[in-house]
Amino acid sequence: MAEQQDFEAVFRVFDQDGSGAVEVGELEAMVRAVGGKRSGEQIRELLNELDYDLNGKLTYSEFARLCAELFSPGE
Ligand SMILES: [Ca+2]
Repeated sequence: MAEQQDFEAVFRVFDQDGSGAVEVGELEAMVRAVGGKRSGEQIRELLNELDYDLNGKLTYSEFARLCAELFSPGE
């Protein structure tokens, strides 16, 4: 199980301008960086799915929630 610190380090990489939240453009850059091919529209849909408080950005708590799901043992 990854430690919270590891998630934070990853989040900081995504949060390129250091604003404390990953915005749609940063999420798009991130998807492109790992070789994902998604249109701007698909990126916005992905963000909407992860954006629990609907502020249009992925905050650290939302990102941590995503990580916790990814690293959970599954069903
Ligand atoms: Ca949000």
